[in-house]
Amino acid sequence: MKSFLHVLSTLAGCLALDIQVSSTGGNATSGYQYGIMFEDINQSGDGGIYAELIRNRAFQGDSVFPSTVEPWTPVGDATLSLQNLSQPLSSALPTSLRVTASSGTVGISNPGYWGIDVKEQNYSGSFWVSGNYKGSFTASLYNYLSNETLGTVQVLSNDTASGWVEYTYTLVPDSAADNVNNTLRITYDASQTSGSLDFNLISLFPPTYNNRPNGLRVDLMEALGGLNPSFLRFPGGNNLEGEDPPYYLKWNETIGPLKDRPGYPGTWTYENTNGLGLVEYLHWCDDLNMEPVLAVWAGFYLDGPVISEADLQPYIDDALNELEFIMGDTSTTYGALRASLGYPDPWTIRYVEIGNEDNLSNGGSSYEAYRYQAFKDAINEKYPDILVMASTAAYNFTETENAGEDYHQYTRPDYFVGQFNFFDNHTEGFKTMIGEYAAVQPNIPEGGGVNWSDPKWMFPEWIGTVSEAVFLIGAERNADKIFGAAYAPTLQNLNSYQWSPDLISYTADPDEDVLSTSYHMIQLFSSHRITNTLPIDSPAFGPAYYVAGYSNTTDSYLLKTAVYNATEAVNATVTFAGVSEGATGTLTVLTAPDPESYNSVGSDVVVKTESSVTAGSGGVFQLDLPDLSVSLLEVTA
Ligand SMILES: *[C@@H]1O[C@H](CO)[C@@H](O)[C@H](O)[C@H]1NC(C)=O
Ligand SMILES: *[C@@H]1O[C@H](CO)[C@@H](O)[C@H](O)[C@H]1NC(C)=O
Ligand SMILES: *[C@@H]1O[C@H](CO)[C@@H](O)[C@H](O)[C@H]1NC(C)=O
Ligand SMILES: *[C@@H]1O[C@H](CO)[C@@H](O)[C@H](O)[C@H]1NC(C)=O
Ligand SMILES: *[C@@H]1O[C@H](CO)[C@@H](O)[C@H](O)[C@H]1NC(C)=O
Ligand SMILES: *[C@@H]1O[C@H](CO)[C@@H](O)[C@H](O)[C@H]1NC(C)=O
Ligand SMILES: *[C@@H]1O[C@H](CO)[C@@H](O)[C@H](O)[C@H]1NC(C)=O
Ligand SMILES: *[C@@H]1O[C@H](CO)[C@@H](O)[C@H](O)[C@H]1NC(C)=O
Ligand SMILES: *[C@@H]1O[C@H](CO)[C@@H](O)[C@H](O)[C@H]1NC(C)=O
Ligand SMILES: *[C@@H]1O[C@H](CO)[C@@H](O)[C@H](O)[C@H]1NC(C)=O
Ligand SMILES: *[C@@H]1O[C@H](CO)[C@@H](O)[C@H](O)[C@H]1NC(C)=O
Ligand SMILES: CC(=O)N[C@H]1CO[C@H](CO)[C@@H](O)[C@@H]1O
Repeated sequence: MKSFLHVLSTLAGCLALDIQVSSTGGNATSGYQYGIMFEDINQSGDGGIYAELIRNRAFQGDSVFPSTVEPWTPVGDATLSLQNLSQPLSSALPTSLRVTASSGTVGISNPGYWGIDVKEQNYSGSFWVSGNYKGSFTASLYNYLSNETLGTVQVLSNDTASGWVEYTYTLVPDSAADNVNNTLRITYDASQTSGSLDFNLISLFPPTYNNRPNGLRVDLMEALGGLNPSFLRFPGGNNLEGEDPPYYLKWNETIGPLKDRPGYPGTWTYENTNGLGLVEYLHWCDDLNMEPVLAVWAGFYLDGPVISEADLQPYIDDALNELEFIMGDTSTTYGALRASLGYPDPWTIRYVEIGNEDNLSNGGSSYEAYRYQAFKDAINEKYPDILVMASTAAYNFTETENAGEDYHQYTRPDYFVGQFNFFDNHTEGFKTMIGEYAAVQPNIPEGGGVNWSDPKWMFPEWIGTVSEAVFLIGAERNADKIFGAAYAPTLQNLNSYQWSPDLISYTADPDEDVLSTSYHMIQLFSSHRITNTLPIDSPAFGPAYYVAGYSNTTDSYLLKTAVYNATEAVNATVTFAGVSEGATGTLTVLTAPDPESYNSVGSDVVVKTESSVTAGSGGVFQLDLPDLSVSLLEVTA
């Protein structure tokens, strides 16, 4: 084979590469995981994966984001105003919407999260009303470009009731709308009222993934499922932390009936409904067969305030209560609370992260001095098997038993490629999760990492995707130590976002989903998991970077390769010890027209070619790998 290689390398127009994979001597990877990092950023929870169609359904607000009527508008001759009634719907939802009118057909209209997708399917609606009304409410979906009513349903009022009454209905449009410029309207006959009605918690759901009540958006769940993810890190991210006291994401205010969830001023410029709460996250894990990686609040606000060591215990107790809510049997206080909400069966948590990026805003010194260890000790005392992760790779562990770290990297393509061997010397004895990574800015002549004052890419670009592949291959070579990686952020509503690039972008119209170039790369790697790495004889990395291994789920050998900045195509000759002439495999190669190519609404630039390959003399596979390509060779063992 060496002489064959010699012949190859004398050919003009290609770079020769010889990859000889051993059949023994690698490391178990525990099924190196590709996962999802999630927090409500870019309307990715509300207005994103959370399927609620009505924006500002319950007039939630606080001193950071005061309650507003927006985007509600009146229908007919009516005025809208916010009220804090002496008898609110609930203490969590103190503010409601008053519709004032004494005659005519009047009501309220909501345009959704920049549109509402209307199809001939069941929509589950509900709303609460306080005030006297004898008659029927009409709920309808209305297209404001064509002025057509697409579907309508009558909901009989209960004029014998006093106080707040909940109405529910199912609306099935007669026809689909060909655009998302639709509103939900709820109207009534004002002459049958005493001059006003108060509304709150006005909700509308399309069919959800697995038909879960209060569930998740089908197209986005299918897109995420297509990534074959193994873990979900939630609920943040910066969104967990809050900017300043007293606001941080409190798990106990994200459970139970929607009327008992007050909402939260998220750190990404909008009020969160917390409709997507702890149980919804756990159902999300169940539905996509993912391991939950639960982040708990660690006594640190993003603007800098830190809970002192003397005052930390209640927050540690709160994290333990949260774990009891999730894992405790029904004889425990919080396990019983869970059961009372309709979930008698506990879930299992094996990974807990203490906070998020606690090195920010000088949080590092208190994290190092007492915060991380206090949470870890308390959690491991009760749950000895939970891996307790530090939220920053800057943390200096004093003990490594059951300890892990969360490494984040946002950078430029060249920098990522330079990080290929970053994890090779990582021998601290604890596990690392790459909880967030992405190439976010183009290369610059002087090199170096991200500059947060420079613009970021709108969508992942192909050269960035290839560089991420190089970085992931470097991590997977060390998969005995690195247990997984998640691109971040995951989701972006193209009508309102704070951060780009993102893995998946979308609007209210499911036909406009954008699966980025990086999505395709992750999908290829994630759907072919190495369970044991295999040594390669004298590897020579650059411009091709690769990792080889064996999969015990498919009983096959795998070779993942990324080619970054080769002057010409790479012709690789590959052997797997024990695989002989005539063996067959499949080579999948991803390329794109240009380094700057990216996917956007209606356009997918990634070219995927799949070909059968057969081992020639000496069991040699020949692979032609173009510059800026990502590929996977799978050979049946
Ligand atoms: C690489 O090798 C393949 C198979 O031997 C051959 O068909 C192809 O022309 C070579 N590519 C280059 C760029 O030389
Ligand atoms: C497959 O490999 C993984 C990781 O090395 C190991 O945890 C698992 O038990 C193996 N499964 C089988 C069926 O051998
Ligand atoms: C309702 O109460 C909140 C909290 O006290 C206050 O900020 C808000 O202005 C009040 N809204 C109205 C319409 O009175
Ligand atoms: C229709 O809805 C889309 C998406 O929200 C929006 O961009 C567009 O401006 C709307 N068109 C009109 C005429 O309002
Ligand atoms: C829809 O109604 C609006 C407001 O009355 C009007 O300006 C518009 O021309 C109507 N559009 C169509 C297609 O009828
Ligand atoms: C109307 O409300 C009253 C009091 O809340 C309740 O007893 C009655 O069953 C309701 N009637 C209907 C038709 O829902
Ligand atoms: C949730 O827990 C926090 C921390 O223990 C507490 O401050 C808050 O009052 C609780 N919220 C509710 C609605 O009980
Ligand atoms: C860990 O130690 C290094 C070197 O002493 C220090 O720079 C870093 O700030 C420490 N990490 C934290 C989180 O304090
Ligand atoms: C890892 O350690 C080896 C041997 O000490 C050294 O040659 C190499 O440069 C180190 N790599 C990194 C990325 O630090
Ligand atoms: C297996 O792990 C050891 C120790 O981390 C490392 O030196 C070696 O390179 C790994 N082998 C493979 C094939 O990944
Ligand atoms: C790789 O090529 C790109 C142009 O496509 C260039 O910007 C970058 O600096 C090159 N990087 C290296 C390490 O050669
Ligand atoms: C609803 C909301 O908060 N939208 C924000 C999303 O992000 C953009 C860009 O940062 C802001 O301009 C919007 O206000």
